Amino acid sequence: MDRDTIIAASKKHDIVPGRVYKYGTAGFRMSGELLDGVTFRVGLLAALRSRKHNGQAIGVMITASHNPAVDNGVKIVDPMGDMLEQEWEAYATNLVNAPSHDELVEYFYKLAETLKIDLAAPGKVIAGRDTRPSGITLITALADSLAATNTTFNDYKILTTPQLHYLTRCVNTAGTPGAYGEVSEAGYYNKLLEAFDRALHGRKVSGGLTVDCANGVGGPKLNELLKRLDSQKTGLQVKVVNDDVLRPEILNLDCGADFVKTRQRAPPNPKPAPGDRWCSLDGDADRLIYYWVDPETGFFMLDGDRIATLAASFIADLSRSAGIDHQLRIGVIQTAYANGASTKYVEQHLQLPVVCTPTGVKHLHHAACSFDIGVYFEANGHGTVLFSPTAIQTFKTKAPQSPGQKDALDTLSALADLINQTVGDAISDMLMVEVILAHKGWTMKDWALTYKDLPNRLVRVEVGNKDLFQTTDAERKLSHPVGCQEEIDREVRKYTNGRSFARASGTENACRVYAEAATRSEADELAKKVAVNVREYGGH
Ligand code: G16
Repeated sequence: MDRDTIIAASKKHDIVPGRVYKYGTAGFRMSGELLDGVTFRVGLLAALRSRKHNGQAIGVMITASHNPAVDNGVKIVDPMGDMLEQEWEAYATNLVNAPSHDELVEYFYKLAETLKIDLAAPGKVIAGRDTRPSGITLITALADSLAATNTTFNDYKILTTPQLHYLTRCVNTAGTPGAYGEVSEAGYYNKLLEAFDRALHGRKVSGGLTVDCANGVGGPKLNELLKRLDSQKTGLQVKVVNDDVLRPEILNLDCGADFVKTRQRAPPNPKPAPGDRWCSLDGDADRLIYYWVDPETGFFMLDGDRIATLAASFIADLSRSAGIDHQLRIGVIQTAYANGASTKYVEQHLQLPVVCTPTGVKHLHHAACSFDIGVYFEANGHGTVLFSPTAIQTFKTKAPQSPGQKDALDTLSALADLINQTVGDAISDMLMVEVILAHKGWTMKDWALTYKDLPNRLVRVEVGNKDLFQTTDAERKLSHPVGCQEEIDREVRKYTNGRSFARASGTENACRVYAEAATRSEADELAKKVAVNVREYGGH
């Protein structure tokens, strides 16, 4: 590689001048039209990152997940399939904002020198994209930067985000004792289904399940999995809806996990029949929300908090049955969006520790690693359960003293294979939920009865400048604009069990306001008042 080659390639993929780009909650995310130069430059960083890791493969995912169809995004996946190390997010931001091609290359070489990266060494990048049409052009920009830096590039084309994370880990662990799985999409399905069967341990799922795929990449990928599923043996009968990826404009439109969670209602089309079990994935299949429409009480949602509490209680029970509960530390990681009732349930009923982190699975993932078993979920349905090497070793080596202990150890071992260890994965999480419900013999209603959510409301507020909003205390309080938090506190004090906070979104050009209170109307009212306040301080 040389400067001139990189400059020549960069000239074909300019950034839009005058804009400031930031590596946000999930990488760079904005209108797909603005991302050509950004993606080229992300390719340069991925080329550096791979060489920093002795040529291990780095993943690049092109997706805007839950955002509208016109948006797109690009983010980097580290060799073990987790999110890009935080320090490097700043390098990504600097690289993408370099004002000219010369300064870009200058910064690229400076980074290589500072980080002691041997540019002559081999580098490798793999990529995937969701079904957005703009992804095709963006992959070309990525390919050009990897060619200009002599980096081996493998384009896996259309994938869910969690599949790309899975493949990145598989590529880098292939042929080692820690091999994560077969390096192919088929390998992903086979791993999940084999573990699903093992985790069920002869039990059967009861009741059909309709899966709303947000008209995104989750549709075709779930269909691929279902082709391989033995629905007779496992009892899992899935009906896939909203899986039209041929009309890109309907992606996430009035359907999908984000719609269901923020509107707190089922997709209008097709309409769930009363009593049927439903769940929704988001646009890149990393979020999952369950729900049903009760013939008497109406819509009932089981969100990320519910999935976390279900998983934590099941795993804690299994650890007790296996006689390893004193050996392994189990913890639950949430964000400020977690319903107060769920936090109370975990701490008081399950007697497990809860850690609160800022929004973004990268923060939760990191915190989960400090436990032997870390259950992390955002209320929006994005999350997973991480098992430490010690935990996995314990499941395999502990000598069972009874058939019950053996069953518990085998189930824990199977769960560690079923649950995606790299990132939140809606398809893998869905199979996990089905396993747990089958083991417990629970209906959705039984699951819902574990605790009562505090009524809550999440609102999106358009402001003049979202960057004015700075937070502290794991995003539970605003430090800026000065005075705004005091106004929020004043409103909150007026409500029984009131809680509210505001923060700038890292994936959309807006602020988010969350409020909960003792009754539905109070939660709505509190959210509305705080939103007005945020709008005023945000210079609208
Ligand atoms: C991304 C992140 C999530 C985060 C969500 C919303 O999700 O991966 O961790 O909760 O954005 O973030 P914000 O409130 O900052 O906009 P996804 O599913 O869009 O990739």
